[in-house]
Amino acid sequence: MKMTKPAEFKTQFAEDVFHGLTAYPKTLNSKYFYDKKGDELFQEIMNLPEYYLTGMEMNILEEQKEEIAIEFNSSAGFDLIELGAGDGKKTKVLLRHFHNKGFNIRYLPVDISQNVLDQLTESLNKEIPGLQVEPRQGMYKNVLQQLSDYTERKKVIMLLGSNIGNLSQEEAVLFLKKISSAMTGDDLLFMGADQKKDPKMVLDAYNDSQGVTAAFNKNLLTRINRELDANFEEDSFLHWPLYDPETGLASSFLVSKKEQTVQINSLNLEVTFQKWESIHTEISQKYDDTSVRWLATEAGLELKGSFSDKDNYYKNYIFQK
Ligand code: AVJ
Repeated sequence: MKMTKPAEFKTQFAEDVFHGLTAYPKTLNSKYFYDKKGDELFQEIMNLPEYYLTGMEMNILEEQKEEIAIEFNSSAGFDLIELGAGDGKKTKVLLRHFHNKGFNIRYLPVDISQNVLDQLTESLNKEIPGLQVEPRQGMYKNVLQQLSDYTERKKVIMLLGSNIGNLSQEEAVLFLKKISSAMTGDDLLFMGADQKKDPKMVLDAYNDSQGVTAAFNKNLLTRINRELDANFEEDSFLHWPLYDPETGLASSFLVSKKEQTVQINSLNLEVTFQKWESIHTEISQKYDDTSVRWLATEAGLELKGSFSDKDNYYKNYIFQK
């Protein structure tokens, strides 16, 4: 393996790919899935029959919006801050309900993508005219800091879609600690977390029959080809998801089907793969009440309650400081 480490990396992506592919075992961070093609593939995943998470969270919000509204509201209204707002499809259910009830709210969607925020703001202006929308572009952690200084009334911080699952338990604690430090008084955190369940059902969600998840995973190699001038062949890797029912950890890998060498020209790097060598590309942690309670305690938050479907496949938890 050629390993002349570039003196400095042009982007965080370049640096992370270099470190991930020169490590053993090899890893790549799932946050890099979401380029333009990756965003499209994730939209497709959310509509797959096997990917139950999105529909389930949607149902919880639809069916329990009254109860959720009671938890969220206060006499002075509240600011709804959504971390990773995306297309806002699920949040719109709540926003429409709050707006119809005449709640005094402001919606502050936060996303890394300005494009996503522009589309969301435009659609909200059309669909819920009169709703106050103040988008914020940036990384969660930077924006949270600003927002805690920005508003004086009750804040409800939302993290939907089981996005917390992409973090390791330690990372999740650090992340919730950051959120906690931005919270005061009656502020709330409303967080969706996919639950431990029939291992077959979890595994199928990351191994759909149409191969969309495989394409989503492999798209990371194509992104490296494009952005770092590399020559990965998607076809010479296998998409391989795993689920461990004890830890609740779902993981995805790309496995090299043959011995091969890949050039990553922008990194001045040659990466060799042994036959059946893997790249760990994603974790999707599944939680239960015990692990969520542990997480809350570690982060200095108090678990106030939860909303779930009848089978407890998915839960939306409410925390207070
Ligand atoms: C967006 C992180 C919740 O882990 O379930 C979907 C991403 N990866 N299929 C998840 C994903 C493969 C998803 N999250």
